[in-house]
Amino acid sequence: MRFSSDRLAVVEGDITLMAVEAIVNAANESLLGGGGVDGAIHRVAGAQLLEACRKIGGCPTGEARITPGFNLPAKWVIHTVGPVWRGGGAGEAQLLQSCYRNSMALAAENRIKSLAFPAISCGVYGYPVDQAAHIAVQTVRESLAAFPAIESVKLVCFGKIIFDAYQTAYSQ
Ligand code: AR6
Repeated sequence: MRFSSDRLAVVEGDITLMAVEAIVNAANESLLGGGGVDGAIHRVAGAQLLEACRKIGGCPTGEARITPGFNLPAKWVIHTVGPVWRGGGAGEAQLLQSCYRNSMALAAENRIKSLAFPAISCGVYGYPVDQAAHIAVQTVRESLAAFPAIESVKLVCFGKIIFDAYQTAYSQ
């Protein structure tokens, strides 16, 4: 299933299979890999991705860095670090917005026209899915207005719970 406007689509699926110019990785500050979507991306991209990430030397929460996609269908990976959920009073919402905004800005700087995001912070980092989905949809909409050269963004949901939350956020 899929919900979409001209430039923004919510899709259910595996981000490592997406044939877009860049996929976004929900990484950690070390950029040295992990579980979840990060693990899946590194497995498909191959060992060169870890090497490229090692050279970058880390990324603070809320920021984004770019590497090639190596063996992935996507040419680029934009690595961003979402906030760990600590109850909502530790600037989590602003940091999650920064992840989406900085990833979109980095895509625009690199003339990337199509990209796909996973549900950043919605796994191991424990962000409440409904709130995160709302931030994802709103911030990507704002960034699409700010970066008219970006033609399409997919919000990729892994499983029905995430997809349902995004569907609700999308129709608000
Ligand atoms: N395609 C799309 N989404 C996926 C995939 C996939 N192949 N696999 C998992 N997801 P998480 P976080 C979804 O835990 O919460 C890592 O160890 C998953 O269902 O990957 O930001 C990093 O190294 C969930 O909805 O990322 C960090 O240490 C979403 O991706 C930490 O986890 C994000 O879940 C980051 O935690």
